[in-house]
Amino acid sequence: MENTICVRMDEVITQFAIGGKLTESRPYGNGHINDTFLLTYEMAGESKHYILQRMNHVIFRNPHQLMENIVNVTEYLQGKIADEGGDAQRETLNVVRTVQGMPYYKDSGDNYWRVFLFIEGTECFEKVESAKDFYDSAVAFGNFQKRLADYPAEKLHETIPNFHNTPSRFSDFRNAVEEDRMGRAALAGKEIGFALEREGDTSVLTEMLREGELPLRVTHNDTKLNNILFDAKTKKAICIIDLDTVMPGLSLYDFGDSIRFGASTGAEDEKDLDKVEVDLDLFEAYTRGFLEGCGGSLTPEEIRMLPMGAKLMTYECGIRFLADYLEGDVYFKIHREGHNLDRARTQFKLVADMEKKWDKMADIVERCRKNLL
Ligand code: ADP
Ligand code: GN1
Ligand code: MG
Repeated sequence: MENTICVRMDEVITQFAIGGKLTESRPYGNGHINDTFLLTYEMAGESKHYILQRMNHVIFRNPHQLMENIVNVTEYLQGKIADEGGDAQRETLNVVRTVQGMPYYKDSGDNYWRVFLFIEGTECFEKVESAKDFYDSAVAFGNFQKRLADYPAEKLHETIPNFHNTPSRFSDFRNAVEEDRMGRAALAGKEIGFALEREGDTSVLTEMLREGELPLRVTHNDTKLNNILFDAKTKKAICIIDLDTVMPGLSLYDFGDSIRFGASTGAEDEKDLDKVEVDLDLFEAYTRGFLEGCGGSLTPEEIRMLPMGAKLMTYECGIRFLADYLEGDVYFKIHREGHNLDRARTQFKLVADMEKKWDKMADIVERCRKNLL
């Protein structure tokens, strides 16, 4: 951990309204964006945990607005969960305020920090362990969208403009190739070619949105498996986390992003591409769960386009990883040389595999749709 962060943490920790004595703090989780720490406090002989995060304010330009979204959305969800007889402290995030009553703290080095209640007795997976778990995660993500269906979307700030605007992502990618700031384009010729050949696909969903063929909804926009917590005892998917990108979007973004991460037979950064393909059983489990979780609210056109959601979200993530590789790894945290290139390669391998399995994916979606009726 950088020394400056340790020093700042001493300053920061005293600012949050937490009782007891801090006994341990350590880096936690596998997110690519924020710096996450697990804090342990002792009080009256009992341990209590909290999640402390240094928000990435290079990526999220307006942390104040970001936290406004999170406070509003979590309070809204807490109300819904309580009405449904659930446990509002476990089934959504709870923001811990500062002693000044603020939802975040800006330290003397201009870093922005926030604290959440740690959701005890949960597990978080980097890889799908069973089709049943993946199905459960789909129900939970579908349900998340359903619970937010009446949320006043105009209250949400756009925390990252054009987040899933694939044509805009493509244009950023092409600029990165043209600029080739690090002189790396020659090392990624095949991948760049693969991405450029598919430019025609990039605008399919944004066009349908513009034409009113797909509805704008309040969506999560970052639905990978490690953004959901499972109860360690019941194995149920209980809490959707990482709410930084909750914004108006398409249901297909949430569906697609889950598939690209969870229905792959390999890790997002697997180097051996022979190990990476789309598992159609997992695709089916997720499709079934998502349609159920959305509670029959998806339109026929949304359902028909689910395979395209999966392909475009995978492709988009691939061009984002590749652009970041070309720009010198300034966005996604990397843990080895070429990490972002490896990540881009798995995404493109998945896209190619989806193209091969296209008809089968469409048949699965149709079967799940009929079963829902
Ligand atoms: P990032 O935006 O960097 O992905 P996340 O908000 O997803 O950050 O947090 C990173 C990891 O920390 C998660 O994958 C999860 O393992 C863990 N985590 C985050 N919030 C909580 C929480 N409230 N309770 C338990 N674990 C959490
Ligand atoms: C980032 O924050 P995290 O690690 O859950 C990224 C997603 C990407 C994902 C790829 C705000 O998600 O968009 O799909 O990495 N989040 C942001 O693993 O850019
Ligand atoms: Mg995350």
